[in-house]
Amino acid sequence: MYIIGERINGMYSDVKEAIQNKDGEFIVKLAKEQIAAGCDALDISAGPVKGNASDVMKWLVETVSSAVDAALCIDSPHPDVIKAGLGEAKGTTIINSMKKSPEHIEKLLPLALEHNSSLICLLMSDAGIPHDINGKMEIAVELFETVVGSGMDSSKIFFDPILLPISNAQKDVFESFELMDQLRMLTSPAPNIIVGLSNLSQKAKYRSLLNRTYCTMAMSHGLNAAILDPMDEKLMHSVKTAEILLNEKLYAKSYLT
Ligand code: THG
Repeated sequence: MYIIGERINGMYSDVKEAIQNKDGEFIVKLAKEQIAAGCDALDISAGPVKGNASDVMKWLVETVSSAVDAALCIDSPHPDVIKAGLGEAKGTTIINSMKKSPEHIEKLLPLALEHNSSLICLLMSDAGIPHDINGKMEIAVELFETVVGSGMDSSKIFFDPILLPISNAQKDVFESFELMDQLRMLTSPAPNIIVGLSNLSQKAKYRSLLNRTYCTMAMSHGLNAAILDPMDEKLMHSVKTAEILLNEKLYAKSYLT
């Protein structure tokens, strides 16, 4: 599993406050804690900001890059904000995200190639999120052809089926497993599949339980990456255990004992 730490996101009230106060120390602390907890990359999102989101993104990326050298997942629905973030990043980057929209494709594809970034492709278009699996599969095929046709290696593409909160989309959550089954038949080797895991449990009481149960179930349908809270120890232990049960990692004696 490729794990992207979700905590540096203005959606979190503590991060929102740190952004307002330009509290770089708080952001760096979150970066270091997530890396210590075992994530492979850090998601960086300004969240819903008043004012200039590009400036906030630049500050966040600059702050994190000056303190740690983890891969950064530059997260914004606005291509211009992503561009601003990529400009400040020093190492490995992931663009989060591109949907099937002429503006997104025109702006983000050249950026991904220029920065040698990986690219998260949302299975939605300008028209919104398709309501059925077929609609999402069509978008996956079209985006895959466009991205690979531009010269990018398919291993750098991550399909994101768009995980919705179970509180109002129980059926979509269930269907995401079937969608993943179909996605992994699309190419050989199977494509990367990612979700924003905490979306699932918004407005639910037992968030960690929902997140880790879904995560291990989805892993058995081809999920191999997630944006999640790596400080959730039970979740991280579940992920490691599922990796062994799925024969993706050799178990060390230390695991059994
Ligand atoms: N796909 C991709 N990128 C994404 C998402 C996705 N990026 C953002 C998001 N979804 C994943 N990250 C989060 C981060 C936080 C929460 C959910 C998803 C979250 N936050 C608390 C809440 O809203 O309840 C904040 C609580 C607080 O203020 O402390 O749930 O799907 N490609």
